[in-house]
Amino acid sequence: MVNISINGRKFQVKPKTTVLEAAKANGYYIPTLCYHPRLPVAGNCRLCLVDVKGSWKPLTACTTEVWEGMEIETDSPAVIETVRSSLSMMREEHPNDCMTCESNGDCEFQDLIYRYQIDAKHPVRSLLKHKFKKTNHSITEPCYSPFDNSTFSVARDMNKCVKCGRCIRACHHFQNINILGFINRAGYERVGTPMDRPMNFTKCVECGQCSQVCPVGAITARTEVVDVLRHLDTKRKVVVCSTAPAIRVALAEEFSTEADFDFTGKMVAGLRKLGFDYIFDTNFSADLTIMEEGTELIDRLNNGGKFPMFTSCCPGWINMVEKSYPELSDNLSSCKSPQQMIGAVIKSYFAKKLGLSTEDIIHVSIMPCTAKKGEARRPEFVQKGKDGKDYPDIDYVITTRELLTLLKLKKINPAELPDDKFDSPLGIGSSAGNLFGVTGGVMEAAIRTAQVITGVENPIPLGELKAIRGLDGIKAANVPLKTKDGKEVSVRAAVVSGGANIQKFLEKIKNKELEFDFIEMMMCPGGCINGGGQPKSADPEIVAKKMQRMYTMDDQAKLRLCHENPEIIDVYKNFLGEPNSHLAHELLHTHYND
Ligand code: HC0
Ligand code: SF4
Repeated sequence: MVNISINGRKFQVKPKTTVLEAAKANGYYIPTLCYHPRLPVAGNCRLCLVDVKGSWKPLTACTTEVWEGMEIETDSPAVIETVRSSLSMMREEHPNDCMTCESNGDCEFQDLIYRYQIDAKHPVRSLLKHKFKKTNHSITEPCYSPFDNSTFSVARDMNKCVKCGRCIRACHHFQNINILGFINRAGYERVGTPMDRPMNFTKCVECGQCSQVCPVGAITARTEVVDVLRHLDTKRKVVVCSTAPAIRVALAEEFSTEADFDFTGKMVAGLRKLGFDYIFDTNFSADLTIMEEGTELIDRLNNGGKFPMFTSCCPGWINMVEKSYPELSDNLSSCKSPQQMIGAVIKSYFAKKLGLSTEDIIHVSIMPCTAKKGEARRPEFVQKGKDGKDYPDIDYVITTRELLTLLKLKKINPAELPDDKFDSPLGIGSSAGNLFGVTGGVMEAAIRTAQVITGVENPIPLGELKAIRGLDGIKAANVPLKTKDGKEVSVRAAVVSGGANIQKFLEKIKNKELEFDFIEMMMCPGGCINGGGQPKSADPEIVAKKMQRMYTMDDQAKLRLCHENPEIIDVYKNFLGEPNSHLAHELLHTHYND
């Protein structure tokens, strides 16, 4: 152990600990902006300065490791003055539109400005923000950047950027897509895209990982909160919502419940209080996806089809195929994602039950993912209304962060409400469907059902698919399945999450170093629990905690198999016929662009 002192108090810390880690672990505050616990350290914001006895200059706490006898001061007048001066300069460049900013109340820069009481000397008027003005180097007249809402998923207002570079590191470190980087020099420096093009014209997959780590409101999900609020407030239409698997675990963490507490009932209660007329579970359509995708896999095995077959439920992955690997588009499962399946079923099956037409229903999908917003806007995901016009299966997609904004606006704390239940039908989901929210979950759900349906002699016991559980980026397992002539075959299954891992993996597939039959792909590392629309968190263990909560929910569940879901049995019996039927194909399958 290493002996140090911080502001006069003595501590022992492990060697190689940084000053920042040592200070945080012992309850000291050191300001940071570019530091993020899940990203490589950059040390470029210069806010985490500390005085160290014997050093001729203040040192950055995030990059400096402790040494024996180190005497650290976090609050010397020189340190405070330097931090205040850096913040003042940043504030001079920052638009003054906090009140309508997406990150209002969830902004690390706002917190710092308050904490250090930095008044605006020359507040930058937000009205100027849409103008592209390259004028001079003056700090009070900065260079304005255009607003980029070229995708349906992610919005960029680089006028709010504090140049911490977290988004650049997220896009590189998690995804290896490298859309973002510092461009220009000498006073014009800002974060931009290749050739400074709008995001839609780059290889951006709209995963939103950049928005998840942005400390301010410079990169956000493209918000639909106000539209949803208007429908909830005016109730001119039947307003329904469906909730992705990963939302309930995110809310459980957000409201700090015990590790084994299932927040589903509280989440539904909160949504009911928000004013939704019907609340449905995307876990239902995750179960439906397994019925359709499992049948498709077995059909490809029996009748010959393109292999490897890739899952198609992650829209970030679909964007990546369409933009960077178009030659793989026939390898994708033809299944729509669970989001789009429940969208299609709500606006047909459910609408019919209520005697309504598609345009009478507003369907809000609540997702941990920004790319789901873009998926919902694909022109093929529509149905005809009474007037012969096309209406979208999903009207709005809001992220978990946007849901928290709605709850805050309406002053609802779901943790304080008695549990409520999803509406029925379309409100029952198996815990296998819930596992879709973690990397490996789609595969695990598929294996459970496919093994039972094909009747293999020794199915892998429930809960024993350890090889495809956990946070490793690339995982694999051999799965016994039976073909229709009774032959037992071993299906080589792989599970990959995170864009950087996906690219590495595909390179090996292309070079024939690896061969697989069925592959689950998720763009965000760890799966949807770590989606780009999830709440921002300073907890380095947040993804692992959410994953464990998902597994615990599965352990505690009574309904653990997709095909045993009574509502799934019912929807096939009374509406769809059988998996991959003509109607199922019409409503639940699609094709992707090559
Ligand atoms: Fe996911 Fe989904 S599991 S993509 O990760 O498949 O976003 O949570 O809702 O659609 O079900 C996200 C999460 C979903 C979909 C499901 C899938
Ligand atoms: Fe990179 Fe994803 Fe952000 Fe696009 S949305 S810039 S791919 S991190």
